[in-house]
Amino acid sequence: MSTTLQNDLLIRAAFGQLTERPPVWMMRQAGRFMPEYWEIKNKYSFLEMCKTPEIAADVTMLPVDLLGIDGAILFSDILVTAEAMGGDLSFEQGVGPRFANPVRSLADAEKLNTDCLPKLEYVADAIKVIQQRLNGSIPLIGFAGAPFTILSYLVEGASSKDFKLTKLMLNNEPALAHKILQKIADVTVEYLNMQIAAGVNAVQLFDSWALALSWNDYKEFSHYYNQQIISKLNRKDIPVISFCKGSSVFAPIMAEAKPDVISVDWNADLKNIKQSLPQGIAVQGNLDPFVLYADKKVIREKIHQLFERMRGEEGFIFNLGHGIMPDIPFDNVKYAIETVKEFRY
Ligand code: 1CP
Repeated sequence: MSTTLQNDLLIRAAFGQLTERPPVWMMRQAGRFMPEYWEIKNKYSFLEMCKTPEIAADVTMLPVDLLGIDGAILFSDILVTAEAMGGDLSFEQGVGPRFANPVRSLADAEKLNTDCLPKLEYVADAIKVIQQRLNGSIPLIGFAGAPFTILSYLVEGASSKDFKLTKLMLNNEPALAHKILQKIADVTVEYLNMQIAAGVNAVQLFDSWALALSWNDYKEFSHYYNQQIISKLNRKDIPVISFCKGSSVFAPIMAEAKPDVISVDWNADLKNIKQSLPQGIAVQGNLDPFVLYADKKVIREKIHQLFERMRGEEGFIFNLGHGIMPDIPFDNVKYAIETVKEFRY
């Protein structure tokens, strides 16, 4: 796939090459900070948008057309796997995701259906429509949620600040947690391989809430499953990006799973992380997304600071340390992307 792309900066950087400038895309680039997103969102529910390939493609294309990024990311959500497994998922305005049937007991865990790939066929269909629209211009990134992050939503039943119930399960009923995590991991392997077969050019595993875990718990309840998933992907020329909030601490463990790229949160110095990793692992990151609320002069300065630090490093993809917040001004996002694209090593 990647050899036929007009702009393959992202793929080359992901495979550890020094590119003429850093490729740029942003997590949550197709979302609520865009007025054009709301024009679509006002007509459909979030899950309808995900499940209708033409609409998912329309939203995926918004940042491609309006921001000029170097990689598109499939419009979907990490929680669609949990829904396919039997989670009664809804997205409520201003509240976020909700599962009406949280998974908290062995009986709940046993009900989770791992034979659910056909229910996710709409994602493969969306990928095919998006690839027609992209027409070889830039790579399309597919993704899935990592088992621990998905587990946290299934157990809590919603977003959580402290992951109290999830941690209670890890501590008091580790065998139950492992049973659920293994089911999610099995589905995730099939799901990402389905995305690869449908034509994505890269995949990212989102372990957004791993930062809640201690070092040992991260190894046992998160890394163990992420490693399994990464090792079972039909990778060939498809780079695998491993993202976690907490990567500033967990990067050495993440590297053991052998992703092509580690996507780093904003706490660490990116060059230090890069140089501490085994040769050949690229990094993605790591501007603090809150910088995008600031004056343009500040946005420019902070982006340039990051570039000067990363100058000459092979395998660097510019991104944020986490997703764009819904109320960040669109103009600032656009300005940040233009600033990255002007840069030359
Ligand atoms: O542009 C893109 O990045 C592509 C689409 C995308 C992706 C990659 C969406 C659209 N969600 C995600 C992944 C996702 N979803 C993550 C991992 C990335 C991250 O950490 O930012 C997580 C944790 C979720 C869970 C989720 N879905 C939340 C977070 C709630 C919380 O716990 O803090 C929310 C609000 C959603 C709904 C959602 N997903 C995507 C959008 C645009 C929305 C908002 C829906 C709406 O308009 O109400």
